[in-house]
Amino acid sequence: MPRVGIIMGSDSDLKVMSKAAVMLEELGIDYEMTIISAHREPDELIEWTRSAEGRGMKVMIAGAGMAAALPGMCAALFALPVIGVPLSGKNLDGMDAVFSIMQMPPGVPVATVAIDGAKNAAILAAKILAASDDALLQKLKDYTTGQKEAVKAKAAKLDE
Ligand code: RP5
Repeated sequence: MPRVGIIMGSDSDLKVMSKAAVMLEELGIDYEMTIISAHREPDELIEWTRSAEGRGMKVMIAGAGMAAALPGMCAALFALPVIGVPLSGKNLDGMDAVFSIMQMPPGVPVATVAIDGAKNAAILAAKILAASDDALLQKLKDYTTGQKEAVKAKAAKLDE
């Protein structure tokens, strides 16, 4: 059963959002990925999001650009955490999506990551799951250690 859902508003979002999928795969987390536009396919969005909990989903990663209604609508319809990824690539370099996704009304939170921050969205989703999954928690700790070692190795090269 997919524990994480990755949803995006357009196939033009796929290049960035696939980075979330790659990260989840690295951590061994099952996911479901789909493209549904909040503005162009509102009925499909409601159906997919309302049925997500029944399919085993615990966290949703929702990416959209421009007037990015998708993450907020997911948060309105899904009882568990939603992580929003504002996407760039259009006229306002993603600032339009940042404001759309971040400025949620009280009572309907979306955890917003950086512009095009799909990889971090996956790590954050993993951290949420790791609160009740010790094996995943250990994987995340190993990932953090690996990052630290990679930085140290680069610093060491400066001394060579
Ligand atoms: C948003 O509008 C999508 O998330 C996408 O980032 C943007 C443009 O969509 P396309 O015109 O490329 O399909 O809903």
